[in-house]
Amino acid sequence: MKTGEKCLVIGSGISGVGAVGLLEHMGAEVVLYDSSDRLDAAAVRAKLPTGSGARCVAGVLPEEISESVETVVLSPGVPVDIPLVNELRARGAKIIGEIELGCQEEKGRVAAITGTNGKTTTTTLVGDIMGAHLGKDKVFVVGNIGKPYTSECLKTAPDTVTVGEISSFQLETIRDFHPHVSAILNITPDHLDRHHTMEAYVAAKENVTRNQSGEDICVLNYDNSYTRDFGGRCPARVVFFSSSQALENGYYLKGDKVVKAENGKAWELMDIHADMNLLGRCNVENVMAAIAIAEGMGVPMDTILKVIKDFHAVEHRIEFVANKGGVDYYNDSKGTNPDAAIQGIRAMNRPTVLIGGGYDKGSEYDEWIDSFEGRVKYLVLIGQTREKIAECAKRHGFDEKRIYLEDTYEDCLRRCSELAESGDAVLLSPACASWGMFPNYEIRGEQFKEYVRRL
Ligand code: UMA
Repeated sequence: MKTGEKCLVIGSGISGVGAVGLLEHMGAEVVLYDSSDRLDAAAVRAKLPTGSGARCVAGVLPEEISESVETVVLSPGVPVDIPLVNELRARGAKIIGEIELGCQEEKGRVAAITGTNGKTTTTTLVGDIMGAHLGKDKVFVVGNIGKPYTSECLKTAPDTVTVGEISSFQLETIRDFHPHVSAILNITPDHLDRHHTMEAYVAAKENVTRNQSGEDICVLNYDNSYTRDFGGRCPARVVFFSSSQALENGYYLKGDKVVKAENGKAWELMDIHADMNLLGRCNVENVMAAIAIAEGMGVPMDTILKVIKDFHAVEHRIEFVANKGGVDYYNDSKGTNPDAAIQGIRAMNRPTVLIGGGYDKGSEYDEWIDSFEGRVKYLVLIGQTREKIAECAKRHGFDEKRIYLEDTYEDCLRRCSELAESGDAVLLSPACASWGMFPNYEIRGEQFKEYVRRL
C-alpha cells in the first residue's frame, strides 16, 4: 500500500472500523462508506475512534469518490457482486476483503479454520491450546468469531500465532492470505442467498488453501463428501479426521476413543466422555480437528489433551443455560443453518421442546425435521421462516397440534415453559440466522438466556 493511496472501506461494522484504523496506520487516504439508509455521515463517524481522519459517507456514494478510488476493502457482509462493487471493479479499483488487508501486516504464523459448522468452537479451542503452548500474549484469535483481523494484525511478531475463524464471506476476497495450517471442518448448504450456488459456496471455502503448498497442512473432514473429494486436489498436505470410519492416516473415533493413525498403526489419545466436556458428535469432530490443527502448528500432544480436558462449550453453541422446574434450557443460537441445528438436536438425550425459525437464507428444512427422530415433543416457531418450517414439518408427518407460531421471544419462552415437563429440555436451535429480529446470533442468544433466567 503506497502512502496516500485512495482507499474506500465499504461497511461501517466492526470490520470496517478495524480496516480504517489499519489503512490510516499504513498512510492511506481513507473513506469509510455505509450504504444503509438508516445511517448518516455523523452516525458513521461516531463509530470511529476520535482522531481518525477518515472521511465518512452514508447513503449514496458520490461520483468523485468512486472515480478516484484505487483500493476497495469490503466488509464481510458486503456481497462481491452488488452493482456498486461491480462498478468499482470495472473502473479498475482493486477489490479486497478485510482479512486480506489484515494479512498484509501478519508477521507470525497463521492457522485458519473454515467450514459450515463448528468453526467457533474449533477456533476457540485451538486458540486456547496455542495459548497454553506459547503464552496467551503470543496468540491472536480473530475473524468471524467477532474480532476483526485488522484490529490485531499490527501486534503480530515472528513468534506469535494468529488463529482465524474465516467465513466463506471473508474467503471470497482473499489474494495473498496464507495460513500455515488450514481446516475445512465440513461443507453443507448455507448462505445460498449470498453465494447463489453450492459450487460458489464450496469454491469460497476451498479458497482458504489457495496460497498453500505441500509444506503447509490442510485438515479435512473425511465424512463430508465435499471435503473428502477436495482432499484429492488440495495443494497442501492433507490430514483427515473421521467420526465414522477408521483411517490409515489421521484422527478418528473408535467406539468412545479418539485415536491417531499413522500408516495403519493406531493409538488411543482420549476418551470422549472422560476427557472432554462437550456434547454431541459434532463436538467430537471439532475436537479431532483441533488436535490435528494444533499438532500441525507444533504443539505437543500432552498440552493439547490437557487443554481439551479443561475446555467447556463456547457461548451460544449447545450451551447449558439453567434448570427451571426440572427442565434444562439450552442456548444454541449459533445454530444458524439446518446442518448446525441438526447437530444441536442430536446432542439432546431427552424429550425436547425446540425453538426454531428466523431470517430466510433460502435454506431447506427437510433434513433438519427428519433428524428430530422422535426427540422433538413440540416445535415453537418464530420469525420470517416460521410458516415455511411449519409446512415442512407437517409434510414430514410432524403432528400439526404440536406446532406453535409465536411473534416474540418472550412469547416463545412463555409457551415453552407451559409445554415442557420436568425431565424435558428446551432448546433454542433455530436453523436460521437472527437477522431481521436481531443484529446477530449473539444478541439473540443473550436475550434468550435473559428470558430463561427470568422464568
Ligand atoms: N453494509 C453496506 N453495504 C452492503 C452491506 C452491508 O454498507 O452492501 C453495511 C451495513 O449497513 C453495516 C455494515 O456494512 O453497517 C456491516 O458490515 P458486516 O455485515 O460485514 O458486519 P461486521 O460488523 O463488520 O461483522 C463482520 C461479520 N459479519 C458478517 O459476515 C455478516 C461478523 O460475522 C464477524 O464477526 C466480523 O465481521 C469480524 O470479522 C458475523 C456473521 O454473522 C458473526 N457471520 C456469518 C456467519 O457466521 O454465518 C458469515
